[in-house]
Amino acid sequence: MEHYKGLKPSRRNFLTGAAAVGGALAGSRLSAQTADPLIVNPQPWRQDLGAGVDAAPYGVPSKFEADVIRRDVPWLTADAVSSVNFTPLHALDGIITPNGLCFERHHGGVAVIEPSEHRLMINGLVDKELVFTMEDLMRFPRENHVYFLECAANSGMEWAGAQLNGCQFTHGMIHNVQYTGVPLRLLLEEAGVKTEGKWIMVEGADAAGMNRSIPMEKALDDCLVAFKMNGEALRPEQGYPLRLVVPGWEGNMWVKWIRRIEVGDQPWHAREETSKYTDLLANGVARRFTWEMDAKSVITSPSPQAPITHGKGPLVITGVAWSGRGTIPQVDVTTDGGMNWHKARMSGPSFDKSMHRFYYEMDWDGAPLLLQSRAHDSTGYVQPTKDALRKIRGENSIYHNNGIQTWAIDADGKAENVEIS
Ligand SMILES: Nc1nc2c(c(=O)[nH]1)N[C@H]1C(S)=C(S)[C@@H](COP(=O)(O)O)O[C@H]1N2
Ligand SMILES: [Mo]
Repeated sequence: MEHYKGLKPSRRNFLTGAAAVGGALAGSRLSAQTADPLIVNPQPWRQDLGAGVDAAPYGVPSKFEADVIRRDVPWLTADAVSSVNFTPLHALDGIITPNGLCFERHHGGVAVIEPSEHRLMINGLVDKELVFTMEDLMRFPRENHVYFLECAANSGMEWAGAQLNGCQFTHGMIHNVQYTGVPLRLLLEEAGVKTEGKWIMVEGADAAGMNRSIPMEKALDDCLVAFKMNGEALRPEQGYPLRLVVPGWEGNMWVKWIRRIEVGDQPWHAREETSKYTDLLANGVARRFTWEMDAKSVITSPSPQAPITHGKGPLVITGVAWSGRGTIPQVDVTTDGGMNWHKARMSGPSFDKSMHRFYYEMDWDGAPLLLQSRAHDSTGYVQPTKDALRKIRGENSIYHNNGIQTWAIDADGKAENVEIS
C-alpha cells in the first residue's frame, strides 16, 4: 500500500476494506486477490535498454499522451488563418498551461519573425520617439508573473444554451503562463509620455496588423512586453519574439508580434473594439471597452471528454477558476445542480490574475449528478448563473460569458453539457 500513504487513514481503511469484502470496488486495482500479469510477468520495457539521452534534444510528451492536443471546431470559422483552437483543459492539472497546449487565436495566421529583424517602435505624444531592437529590450530590468489570458469570446457559443460537448470547447480559450518581460511602464518612461498622453494604441506585426486602444493607467500599471513563456522563448503561435501582456484583461488586447505603441489623447476605436469585442444589449446600446475578465470557473474532470470510468466509490472532482480582478479565495462545488454547495479545496499557488486549481473529493454512489462550480474572487464578486447574466445582458451577447457551467453525469459516468433552470 506504499502508494496510498498520502491518503487519510479513514480513506485507506475504506479502500482496503472494500478490497477485502471483494466486489465493492469492482475492477479496482487495489485488490491483490488474483495474480495480475502486469505484476508477475516481466514487461518489455524491463527487458531492453531504453533510448539514450538526446534521443529527443527537445523533449516531447509520451506517445501515450497523443490525445492531449489543441483542437478546433471546424464549423466555427471559414478559414484556419483567422480562427481559434482550444486548450485541452480536461486533460491538464495544476495551474500552468504547457506551451505546446496554449490555445491559439490568430486573425491573419502566425507571423514568422527573425528576432534580429524585429523592431518595437514608440511614437505619438512622447518626448522622444524610440525604436527598440530585441537586444535593447534585454537591457531593461525584467519581471516574472503568472497570468491567465482568456479570449473574451470564451464560452461565447454557450450564450443561448448548452452547445459544445467538452470543457476544451466551452472554456478552452484560456491559458495560464509564467511570462518574463519588461514592464511597459519602463519603456514609456524611456520615451517620456507627454501630459496629454492618456491612451496607447498597440499594433501587431502580423498580416492582420491587429490593434487595440489601452488606457494609460493600465499601460503604466502592470502590462509587460514579454519575450519568454514558462521559461523559454514565446512560441511563434503566441507572438514570438514579443507580445504584450495585459493582466486580467480580455485576450484580444494582448497584441502578439507587437511592433508599435502609439501614445495619444483618446482611444482609436479600432475594428477590434467596435464591430468586435462589443456586446449589443437588448435596448440597442452596445457595451464597449469591457476590458476586465470577470471571475469564472469550470469543472475540468469529470467532464464530457473526461468521463468517470472507474465506477462508484472515491471520485476526484477538479477544475480551474480565475478572475481578472484578483485572486480566487474560494470555489464552491455542487453535485445536485445547486441545491447544496460544498467548499472546494484549493491547491497550488494563488497568484493575482492567474488560474487557480480546486478539488472536491467525494464518495460517488453511482447516481446521476449535476455538477457545477462557482468562483468567488478577492473583491467579493461571485460567479453568476447563465440565467442571471442573460437577464442583464440579453441574448445577443457573445463576449464575456462567465456564467456557471453544468455537466450532467449519468449512472455510467458519462458527462454531458446541459443547462438547468
Ligand atoms: N497581432 C495579433 N495579436 C493578437 C491576435 C492576432 O490575431 N494578432 N489575436 C488576439 C486574440 S483575439 C486573442 S484571444 C489572443 C490569443 O492569444 P494566444 O494565441 O496566445 O492564445 O491574442 C490576441 N493578440
Ligand atoms: Mo480573442
